[in-house]
Amino acid sequence: MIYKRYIKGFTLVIAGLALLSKASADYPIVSHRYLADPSVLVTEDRVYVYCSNDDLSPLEGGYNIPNVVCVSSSDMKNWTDHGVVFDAERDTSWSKKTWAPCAIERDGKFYIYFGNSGANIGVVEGESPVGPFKDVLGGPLITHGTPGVQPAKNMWLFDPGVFIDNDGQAYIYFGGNGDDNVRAAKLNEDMVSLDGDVIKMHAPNFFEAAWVWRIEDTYYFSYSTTPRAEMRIDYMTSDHPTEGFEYAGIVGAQPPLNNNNNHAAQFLFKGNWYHVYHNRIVATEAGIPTGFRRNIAVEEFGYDDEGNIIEVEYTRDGVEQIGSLDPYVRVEAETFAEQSGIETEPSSAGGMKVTDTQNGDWFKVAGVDFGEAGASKVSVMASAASKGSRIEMRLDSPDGELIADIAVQPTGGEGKWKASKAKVSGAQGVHDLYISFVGDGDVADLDWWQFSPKK
Ligand code: FUB
Repeated sequence: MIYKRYIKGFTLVIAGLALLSKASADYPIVSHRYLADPSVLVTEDRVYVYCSNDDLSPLEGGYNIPNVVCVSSSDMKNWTDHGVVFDAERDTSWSKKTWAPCAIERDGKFYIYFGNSGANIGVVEGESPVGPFKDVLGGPLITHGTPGVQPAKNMWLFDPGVFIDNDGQAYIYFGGNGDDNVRAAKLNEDMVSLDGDVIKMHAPNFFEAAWVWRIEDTYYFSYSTTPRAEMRIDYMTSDHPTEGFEYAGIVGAQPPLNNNNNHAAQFLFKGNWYHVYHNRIVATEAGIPTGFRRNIAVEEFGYDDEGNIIEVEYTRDGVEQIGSLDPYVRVEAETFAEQSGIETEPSSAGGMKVTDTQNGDWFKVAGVDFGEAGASKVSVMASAASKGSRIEMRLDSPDGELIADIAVQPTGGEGKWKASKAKVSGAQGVHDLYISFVGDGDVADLDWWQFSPKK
């Protein structure tokens, strides 16, 4: 893929930086692809983050975002790459762009809302958080002609944020480029049609990225401010979902190493509040133009006793892992916290796989709990063209204690899978697991791995 060599460049620089400072994982949380404009869907035990896919954008000149990439986590440290879950060019007849998508669940169905650049807003419906998603309307949900949108001077008709209130009423918020260009609308229960006219709202220094949530009787509306207002994420509060909002303060400053926009979402997951956003650290470290190649990152934040947001502090590794990862169930290879040199792509076995692995490339799975008795064996489902490919598993650093050395069975090439096994020694307790590729050329593709416990 086009972005490969830039990511490789990035990981080399990061490897160097890691000598000077603590290794980073939360900033960015996904370093093997360029993703932006995050929004979230929280289920009981996972958070799904839906992103504009910047992988295909040119390095200069503008965004080309034809599809939505989703990543998810159950522990906020290890992220599973679900790849492209909705592609406007492939899955609709009328739209070519999917800027700043957001997703929501209702009655067992899942909906993605997206900006067709700044021209109009669409919605698609799916059976799972990762699709497939169908274009049930065959056209946009909201256009400049939708009653209530106008007058809207120079409005960017994009950046939907969808919220379902405690009484079951769903709302969509959207708009950009002007204090009076904030809009809201009620959604019908079908989630793909509007109930009544669009409602006008106002936000000081409003630029884009509307996002709404509720705590007790307070509605919070966060948004990105204009360049003149330093592209902060500010917020307003109200006791009503569409009226009476007043400016309440700053959620987070423009993050370090960002550029000409800021976009964030706030959410509660397993008892903690998080601020997921994008910056440009991957492109910055790779030494490429940063405008159109963004990456996602996350921080925790909190509220004071009056419910005011305590401004987000940006860190390189500030998020705690929630629990640990169980190595005794099958773990998809595309679940990791950090990486050096690898890529992901759709697997012929379903889901995604780790691919494009050269000698020395690795990925890290954070906080793996091998238990007191420890592990005795490990199996991997891999694909390698020829003999001599190995996968090494080490503890706590890329050159840490070797616990398994797996000779990958030659399978004859890409897309052909075989299980390979190896004995394990020294894997007890909780450790970061480093999985490295050793061999010539493209070493091996990896679909999943699983340890067996000592009996
Ligand atoms: O990704 C394209 C646009 O950039 C989004 O719609 C805006 O929020 C800004 O982040």
